Amino acid sequence: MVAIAVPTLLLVMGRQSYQQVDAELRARAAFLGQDLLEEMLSRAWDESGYSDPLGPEAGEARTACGQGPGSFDDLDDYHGYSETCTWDGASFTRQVQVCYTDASAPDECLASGTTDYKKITVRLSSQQLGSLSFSTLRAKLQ
Ligand SMILES: [Ca+2]
Ligand SMILES: [Ca+2]
Repeated sequence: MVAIAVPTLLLVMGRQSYQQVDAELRARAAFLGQDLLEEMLSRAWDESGYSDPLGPEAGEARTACGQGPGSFDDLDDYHGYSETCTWDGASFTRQVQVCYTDASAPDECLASGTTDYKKITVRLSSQQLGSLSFSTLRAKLQ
């Protein structure tokens, strides 16, 4: 009876341990995605009104891996930004897309033109978790 109970107990403990690690990685991933989104939302809407194309201006760069915005001073500076960093022993990649969108279809990026709305997407991926995406919309204040 004991011989049967022990393997069952080990199996349950192994599953709980796996689920706990997975939950911790997901919590870390959610924090990293939200953290970068908040940093972006704290920047100015644009450096010159309605930048087109979007991206950093000459000489601007972000300090990678949780060290802050560096010289990125407006929201669309982050367009195309990518970094791979290790936090708490796990490697995560964060990739950013910023695009103009229309209020009537905020999930879709416009192929061309500018509007008062920018859609921000942070894609976070890790070998252990796969990928997660975080998106938000920011409107230009008049
Ligand atoms: Ca800028
Ligand atoms: Ca810019």
